[in-house]
Amino acid sequence: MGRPWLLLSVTSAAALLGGQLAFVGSATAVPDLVADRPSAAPAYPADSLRALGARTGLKIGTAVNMDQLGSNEKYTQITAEQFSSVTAENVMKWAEVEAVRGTYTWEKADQMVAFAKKNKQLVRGHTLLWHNQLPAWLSSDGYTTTLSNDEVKAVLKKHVFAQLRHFKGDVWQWDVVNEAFDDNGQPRETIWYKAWGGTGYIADVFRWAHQADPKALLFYNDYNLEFTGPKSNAVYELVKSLKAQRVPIHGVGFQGHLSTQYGYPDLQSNLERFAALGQKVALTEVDVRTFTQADAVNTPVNPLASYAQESYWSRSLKACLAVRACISFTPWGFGDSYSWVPGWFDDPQEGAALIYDEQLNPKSQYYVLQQDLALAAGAPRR
Ligand code: 9MR
Repeated sequence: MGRPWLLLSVTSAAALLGGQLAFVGSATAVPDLVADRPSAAPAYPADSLRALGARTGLKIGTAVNMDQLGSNEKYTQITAEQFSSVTAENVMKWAEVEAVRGTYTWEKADQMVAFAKKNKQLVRGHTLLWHNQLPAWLSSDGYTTTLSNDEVKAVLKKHVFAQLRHFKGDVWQWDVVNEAFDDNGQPRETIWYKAWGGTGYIADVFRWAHQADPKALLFYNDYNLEFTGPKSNAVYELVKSLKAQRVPIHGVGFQGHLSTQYGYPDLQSNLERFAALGQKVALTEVDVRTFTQADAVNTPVNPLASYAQESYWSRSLKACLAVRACISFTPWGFGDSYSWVPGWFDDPQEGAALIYDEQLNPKSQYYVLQQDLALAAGAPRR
């Protein structure tokens, strides 16, 4: 791997730090409040993403594929060494935990939580309410159900209490409501919307979640909030209205599924305006896909694509670093072999969206993140 990006990154990091360089000297006087700062004998390398993130108190997360964790040695080691937060990519979703009505299967989720404890990682709970990955007995598509409106309300309440209580004390941030709006900023007319006759279900679910686990940070989570537009405006109004009703919402998750075919979003100003509402913010599912070959789904069509991808990764991380309320930065997995992207975006084919290649070797995208964290001395501590 050549290193022209090193120079680029140093230049842009200096530009980002700009006037804040004056604080660098006084940073040593700040007390160390970061729980996972490496101790005398850290279990992870000093140049790992988690160790470098700890310098500013930023948690670096990953989505975890439970088919790999524990059985794939290299995958398991990287998960433990590089990340200070973990999100279950699938195993905490409703279809997984209650496939049979009234019978809960927590085993895989519990294994992930145990792994996190062992490795001193925080857990993002994902996700309590979504219109996808619902159990078949409830809904096959999130928009239709054979249950009555009253039954829908009752099963949702039961689900929220069962899940929050099961993981009480173990989950740092919960994605309480996921993807409730479409890209036009209209509420999705899901089974929840229909049962409540509007978006009133959102307030109820946050209230129940808070009752069940008062210490968890409760998030609304969605994609395309990175761009100012109808969707991010609608979610902004939602958060404002929930705050006005004193609903316990603590944060907004920006999923961050980016593609080099679109312009880079005005992410930082969106993070800032939600933070100004008193919310924590987080990047929760970052990946940066690009056009790839049909028969080699993680090989870019254009060999220059990785430069654009590095830039998107770097700018996303720096946007989060620059905003004190941005408490975690989570790529949606780390190895290209396990990414959802090639299977979902296949016409035209996209892929190569993560920071490790198919053999789980770090890509240039990984090194860009590593450097940005190492150079972020002027970023506010959180
Ligand atoms: O990565 C997840 C993939 O394995 C599942 O098949 C898919 C089902 O819809 O969900 C993926 O994760 C999604 C996340 O839960 C919510 N935001 C969008 C993510 C990518 O689809």
